[in-house]
Amino acid sequence: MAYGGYSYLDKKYKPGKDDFVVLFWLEGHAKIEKLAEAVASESSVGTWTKIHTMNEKVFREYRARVYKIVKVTENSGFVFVAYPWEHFDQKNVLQFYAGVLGNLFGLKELEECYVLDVKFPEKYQKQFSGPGAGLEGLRKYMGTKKTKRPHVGTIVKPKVGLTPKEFADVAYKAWVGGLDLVKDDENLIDQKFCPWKKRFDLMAKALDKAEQETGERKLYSSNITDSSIDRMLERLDYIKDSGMKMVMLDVYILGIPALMKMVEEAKKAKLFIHAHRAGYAAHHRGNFGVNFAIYERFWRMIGVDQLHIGTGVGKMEGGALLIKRFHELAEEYKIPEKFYLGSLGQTWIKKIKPFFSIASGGMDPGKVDAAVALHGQNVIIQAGGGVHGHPKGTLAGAKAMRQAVDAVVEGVPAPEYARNHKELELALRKWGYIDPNTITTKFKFERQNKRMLTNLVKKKGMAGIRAIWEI
Ligand code: CAP
Ligand code: MG
Repeated sequence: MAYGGYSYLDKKYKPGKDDFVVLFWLEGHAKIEKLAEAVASESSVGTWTKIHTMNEKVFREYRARVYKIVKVTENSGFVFVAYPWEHFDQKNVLQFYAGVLGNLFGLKELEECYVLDVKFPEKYQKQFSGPGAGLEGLRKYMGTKKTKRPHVGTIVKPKVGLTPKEFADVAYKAWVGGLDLVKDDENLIDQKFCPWKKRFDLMAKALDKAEQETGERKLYSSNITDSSIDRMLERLDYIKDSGMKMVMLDVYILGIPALMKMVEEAKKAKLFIHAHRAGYAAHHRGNFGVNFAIYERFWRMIGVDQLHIGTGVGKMEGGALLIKRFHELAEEYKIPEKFYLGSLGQTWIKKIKPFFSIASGGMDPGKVDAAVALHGQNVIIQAGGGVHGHPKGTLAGAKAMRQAVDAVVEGVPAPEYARNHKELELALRKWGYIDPNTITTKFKFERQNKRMLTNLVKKKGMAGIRAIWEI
């Protein structure tokens, strides 16, 4: 079988250490081998027909090779493709997007095309500098290196609409209630009702006051995302000059070049980078899509310090097994392949340091035990509704979140801790409690059923993976 006159199937091929490996799910109205060839061709050297300009060298050195197909039906399967190092512009991430995440989605014989994962060779990683502070740097600044407790934060709600003064008042209550971090929401930037600078100034004052009163370090994650790089840079300078420590960027929405520029500047200014992933799911959840893990890998290489990765227990998509994998991609240096999750392995070079995972979206104090069972303690737990929706308001809500975190560090289940902590008690009464065993049971199930899960995926294809992603 061939596509456009050439064959890209090479089942004997073993990817070398400098190859890029990409895992696709494909389904369409041609045989899976043909679909695989089409994708390999379109994303590397080929086109729909034989061309006179192709030569031996181009085909040998720059083409993609389909080295493995896990066939699910005649017309669908998982396709492993290796791309040679030389194929890529090694200083330009967008060229990777244009090839591997580009034209192929439009091929008309495809009815589904999902890029599950990409493994980057160590050589490619060298062009990036990774997180400036990362997990360890943030812990050092916040003084949590010893306790290793989860950081805990809130998103001021309502998302948009409060005035700067109302906003800073809410934030102050959250900080003195015991939270480490207060952040802007993804869609709050510089609207008329809450101008960025005015909000920032009041937040800086409130933060100072809260730090003095509590004796703890506090962070404000200020959203500077903008379609104008100049405006983002102005705000970044302003933050730096004020002595505050963190910028927030909607990283998916920004796109790679703007993100790289802003990360570079934030690093120079010694500012931490809070990365919000709003928008990623538009690609991650469909039949034609790109898995979040791929963006996450880029963002780790580019160098964010903390990133939303999902919770496994809150309001956003993704079950425990999938979110755990995203957590590993943030925190580990060596990640083994897990085919049944559609996930390739990865080894990071040293400078691509771990960053802090953020578990956010539908969180409340009753979910803290479960979140820690999933992520471990190296996690930032954020709750918006789960703080400001507390029956006694923001201050009590913040206390309840912090109590839940303190409880988990002391090894006391939240319901027990709540007997002597009334804010936590009220929160649990309102929102209930998720037993961390519901999470550990899932991991145990996974450990004991790897073969079964693999077989399920081999039989059901992407539907099997999607089912496992929601466990
Ligand atoms: C959470 C949040 C965050 C989500 C983003 C929201 O608010 O502020 O943006 O966490 O999702 O707007 O939904 P709540 P993710 O705590 O009130 O739910 O972290 O999955 O990227
Ligand atoms: Mg939000």
